[in-house]
Amino acid sequence: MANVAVIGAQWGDEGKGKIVDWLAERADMVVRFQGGHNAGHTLVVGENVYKLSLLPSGIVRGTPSVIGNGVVLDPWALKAEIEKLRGQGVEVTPDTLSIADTCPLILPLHGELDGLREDASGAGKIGTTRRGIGPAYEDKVGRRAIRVCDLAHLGELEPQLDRLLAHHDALRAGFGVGPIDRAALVQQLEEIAGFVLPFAKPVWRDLNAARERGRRILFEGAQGVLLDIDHGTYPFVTSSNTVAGTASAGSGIGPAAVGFVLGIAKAYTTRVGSGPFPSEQDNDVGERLGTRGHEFGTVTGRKRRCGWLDAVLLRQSAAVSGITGIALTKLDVLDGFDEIRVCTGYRLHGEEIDYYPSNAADQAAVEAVYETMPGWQETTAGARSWAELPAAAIKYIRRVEELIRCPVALVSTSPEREDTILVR
Ligand code: 2SA
Ligand code: MG
Repeated sequence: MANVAVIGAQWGDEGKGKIVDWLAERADMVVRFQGGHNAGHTLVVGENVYKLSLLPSGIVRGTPSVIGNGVVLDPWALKAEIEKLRGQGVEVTPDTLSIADTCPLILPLHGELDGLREDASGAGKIGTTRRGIGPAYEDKVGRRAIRVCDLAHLGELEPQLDRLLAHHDALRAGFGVGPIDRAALVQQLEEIAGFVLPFAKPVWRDLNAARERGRRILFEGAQGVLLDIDHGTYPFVTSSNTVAGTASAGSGIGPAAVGFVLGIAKAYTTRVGSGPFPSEQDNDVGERLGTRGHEFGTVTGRKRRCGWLDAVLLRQSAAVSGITGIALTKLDVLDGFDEIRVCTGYRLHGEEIDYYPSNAADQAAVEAVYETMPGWQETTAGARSWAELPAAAIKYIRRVEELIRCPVALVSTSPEREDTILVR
């Protein structure tokens, strides 16, 4: 069996946690390769609900888990998440978790800057998770980051700290905030270093060795393709590449190691934070989708915006990310609608287009064109086989496949891992 990369095909929250959990059973290793503790992956295991932000989902069932170099790591959030899991009876040790020693660190100053910028942006707010993700990636690309491996050499970090603090002190002054307390920062790093370092190593070696031994690696994406820094709804995006190609660059293994790309998509669409959303239903339909689908942010508790499935965006996500098959989740949320609509194109300044334009003003201006399909009154919740689905639901899935030019490989009908239909 090929290695699988699981990525979100919409704006995140597609139900990746459950699908990764389902696949993790068949994998020897689970790897996170981008994002940070802005992710919110929910796993339901029997009576227990686990909410993960930074740790790979494999950790809950003891599958060796890796945080790759493409992730920005907040060491204090790591500690808190590990302690919370311990409280739920899941042990996390250097045998089950390894962290790339090249991960850039998210420092308290990053979260602070994220918040200052959001508060100062008024209507132009991105609606970030305020976890410092963007500022930390900026420092990585700006070659100012403190990385995990640096925690073992804090005494030799003066030149790097000079560059980092000169940059941030200037930014902070612009917001009327005082400079960073350097001694306090170094002390915080000294205190957390002992917790993080036992997990740190050049994980690319383990990954490549595992590959040579024919072990199956599962790459776990966070957020979704429409939040990709290049391909998403810029500037209303996250600060990393969320496409499947990042599985390779973000973990230190060649692109050929990423075999099957499973794109996760909800049977409808949601978005949290600001930015364009052509098929948004700011009405009873949206309310109903949100209530039935429990659409609230895992990390921040924010209410998610809801709308019909946008097949144009999904087709584009599948293309730019090389999605091999789709896992369609939360189909049961559509149960009971008389009619279901799917966005099949856009109208922009009076012209019909079949792709999402790049410019932010055009993205905001497009009007969705819909196709209406009959709904179904039966419940699909908990269905485990194709035969249990009503004919109208099957028709809906088949039509979606046609529109997005990509096969649906899995259908998920509840948060429970076993409530999953393998198609074909
Ligand atoms: P950031 O914090 O810089 O990454 O925010 C930039 C944009 O990316 C969006 N974003 C997300 N969208 C959906 N789910 C995410 N994870 C959590 C969840 C979010 C939560 O699973 O529920 O709890 O609110 C996630 N992370 C980032 C964000 O909304 C901005 O639009
Ligand atoms: Mg989520």
